[in-house]
Amino acid sequence: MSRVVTVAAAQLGPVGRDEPRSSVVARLLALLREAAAEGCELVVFPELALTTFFPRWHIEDPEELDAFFEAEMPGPSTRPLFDEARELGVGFSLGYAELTEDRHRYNTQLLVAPDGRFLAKYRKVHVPGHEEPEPWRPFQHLERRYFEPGPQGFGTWRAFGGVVGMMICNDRRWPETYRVMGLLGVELILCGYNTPLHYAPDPSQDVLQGFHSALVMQAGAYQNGTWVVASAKGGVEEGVDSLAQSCVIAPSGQIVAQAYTAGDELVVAHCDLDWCDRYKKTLFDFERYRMIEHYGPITAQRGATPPQ
Ligand code: ING
Repeated sequence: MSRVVTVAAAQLGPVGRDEPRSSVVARLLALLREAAAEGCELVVFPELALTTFFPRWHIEDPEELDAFFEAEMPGPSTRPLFDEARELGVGFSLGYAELTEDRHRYNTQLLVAPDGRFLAKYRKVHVPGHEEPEPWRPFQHLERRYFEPGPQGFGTWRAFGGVVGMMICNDRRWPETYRVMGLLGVELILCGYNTPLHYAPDPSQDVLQGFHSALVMQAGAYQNGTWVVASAKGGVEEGVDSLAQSCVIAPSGQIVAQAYTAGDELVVAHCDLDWCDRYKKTLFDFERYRMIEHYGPITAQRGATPPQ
C-alpha cells in the first residue's frame, strides 16, 4: 500500500497593509474549502500569510509593529480557520509573525493535524535582509530588525503518513536546511515564501528570481530524496512585485505542479512518499556514501577562508 498524501500549496496574491485579518482569513478559508473539495489532507499557506510583508517598511511605532504580530495562535481572528479545518478534516501549515509572551519575535510556521491537533512549530533560521534602515533601497527588507532567528533550528515530525519538515523563504536557499532535515529523515518539506522580484543589492538577479527559487528547491528535494511543497505570497503587494510560482517538487527534483497566476490559487499534487526511497536508498544513501570526515568546515566556520 503506497503512502500517497494529497497536498496543496495555497498561494496568496497580495495582502494590503490595511487588510483586516478577517478578510485574509476569509481568503484562506476559501482556499481550504477548495482543497477539501479536491481531497487534500494538507494545505500549505505562505510565509507571514496573515498580513502584508511588513518588513518592506521601517516601522518606528512599536504599537504599529506589534499589530502585524500574533500574540496568540489561534487568536480570535484565526480561530475560524482552525475550526473549519478541523470540521473539514484538513491539516494545514500557516506562516505568521509570532510575538511570544516574553516579547520575542519570530517568523514562524505552524503545522496542524486534520483533527485540529497542534503538531509542530518552526521558527525561521535564516533571516535575510538588514537590521538598520537603508534609505538607498526602493523598499526595505528589515526582517533582521523585526525577527530573531529560531533558536530551535530545524525539525521533522511524524505526520500525514510520513516524516514532515518545515522551512521558511530564505531557508530554501541554503543547502544546510535540506540536509539537516534529510538527516532527520524528512520526506515532505513545507515552505512558504515572500520573495520580491527586485533584489536591491544585485539587480542582475531580478530576472532570475523564478529560476533561483526553483533551482534551490529542486536541488534540495533531489539531494535529500524529499518532496517540497512551496507556497508563495505573490503579485504586486503594496507596490512591490513578488514572485508567485508556487509549486510541488518530487524527490526526483521534478516540478509536478505549479501555479500559473500571481493571485490566490490552489496547487494540488498527489505525493507518493514511497518515492523518497528511490533516492534515499540508492544515490543518496547517506549512511553508505556521506564522507563526514571531510565536511568539518561546514559547521566549524561561518564565513569562507580562501587560500592565501
Ligand atoms: N525573502 C527573500 C528570499 O530569500 C530575498 C529574501 C529577496 C532574496 C529578494 C532574494 C531576492 O526569498 C525572504 N522573506 O526570505
